[in-house]
Amino acid sequence: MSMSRQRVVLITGANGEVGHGLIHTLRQRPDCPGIVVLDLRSLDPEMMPYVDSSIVGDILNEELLDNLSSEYEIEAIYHLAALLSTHSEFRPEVAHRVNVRGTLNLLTMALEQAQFRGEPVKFIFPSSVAVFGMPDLSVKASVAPVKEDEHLNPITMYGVNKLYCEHLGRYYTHHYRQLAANRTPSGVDFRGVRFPGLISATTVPSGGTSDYAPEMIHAAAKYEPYACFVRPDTTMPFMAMPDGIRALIELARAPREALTRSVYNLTSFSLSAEQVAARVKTAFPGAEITYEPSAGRQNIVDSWPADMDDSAARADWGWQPEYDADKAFNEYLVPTIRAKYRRREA
Ligand code: AKB
Repeated sequence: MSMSRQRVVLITGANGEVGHGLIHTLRQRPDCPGIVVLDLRSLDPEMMPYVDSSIVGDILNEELLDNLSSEYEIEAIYHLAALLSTHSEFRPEVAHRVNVRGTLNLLTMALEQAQFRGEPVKFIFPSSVAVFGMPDLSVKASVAPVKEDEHLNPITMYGVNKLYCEHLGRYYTHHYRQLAANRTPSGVDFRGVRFPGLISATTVPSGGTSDYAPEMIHAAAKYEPYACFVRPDTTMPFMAMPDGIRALIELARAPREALTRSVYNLTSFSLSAEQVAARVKTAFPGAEITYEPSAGRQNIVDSWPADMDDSAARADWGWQPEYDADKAFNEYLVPTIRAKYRRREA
């Protein structure tokens, strides 16, 4: 019986917005190992040709993870599965289970894999602007872009979960089993990014609170009216999806010794809801956009900073967004979204 197992990267939550783009981009790389994906829902059929194996299952199912761990040699885990900020407020305890217990299960898997392989296992973790909590709107309006270690008082279960998991990742990488007599590095190589609101031209998010921006653009392209659930002045940082995907891959490839942090702020451009609406109306002149703020969701975005300082990522691993607001709208979002719905109409 051969003892060699297929060398793969594992992507959890692969059927979500980030997952699809990540699969496409990883697959194009000549050095790409096998890709195994895990999601509660079966992978969209058009993505199947790009993966080696697609497993429908839950990151809370430890037996399933054990089986995966015995079947494959996993060199990196992109742990994308999470309940987002709005969804998490409906069922905070469930969110805690998925977001925290699920992450712990995967860190445990990374640990076992690293010990088995005798080589580090990269654990790439998208955290979020939701880890921050601005005390009020006047502070939000007056502070400079927030640095990684400032204003860490999240007001959502999702933000609390992400912040805690960042610490778990740091612990597993640098401090696991402090008391063991001959403690050796665990082999878990955790690397996290804090994403702003991601905007994709190909998918519409669900369950997040930054969703109003992508929803507004997609609705306009479909000639549907859109009632925005935050006030026009509401401002937060955003990023075009291709930059988000590239960031994950570049962080994974960065030399370990260059990384001075376990988690990095990332951003690209900050816009208010009315600035997003203005850009949408320029591209789709018939767009009907109104404002019907929902108190709960408004409160969440009000607690997020208007901008993040991503200078550490720029300095340590050369992070640089390719899409500023103009390029994101003019060269990515508007043409791709327009073509997407035109194709559907044809
Ligand atoms: C959400 O709105 O929950 C996410 C995020 C900003 O992390 N898009």
